[in-house]
Amino acid sequence: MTKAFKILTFQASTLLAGILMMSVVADLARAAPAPSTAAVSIDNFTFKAPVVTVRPGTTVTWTNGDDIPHTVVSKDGVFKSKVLDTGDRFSFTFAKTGQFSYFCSLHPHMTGTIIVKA
Ligand SMILES: [Cu+2]
Repeated sequence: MTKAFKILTFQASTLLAGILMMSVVADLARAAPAPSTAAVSIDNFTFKAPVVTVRPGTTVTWTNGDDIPHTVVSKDGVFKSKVLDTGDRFSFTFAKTGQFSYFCSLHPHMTGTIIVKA
């Protein structure tokens, strides 16, 4: 094997490895879209924002920022949190489209809606 041929072979294999790596990276990017998330804070007896619109598959996380316990309860029984103390979180992933109204079972005047549309 000549020196020039060895160099050429090395360059070709490096190039091939590079192409393979790029296609693997492209596959990974296609296979794993970033998971969608949305956040609702509970502050001063209010869900903020009271109406949130998301795409199907989005995980919504509520965080209680009040010094008082709250809950997050779906009016249609789709989801129900335990009692959330200060700083506690509750998450629910909305797989299906629709309009999901919810309230705090401890303070029923606290209401919110998650709208899921494609
Ligand atoms: Cu409450």
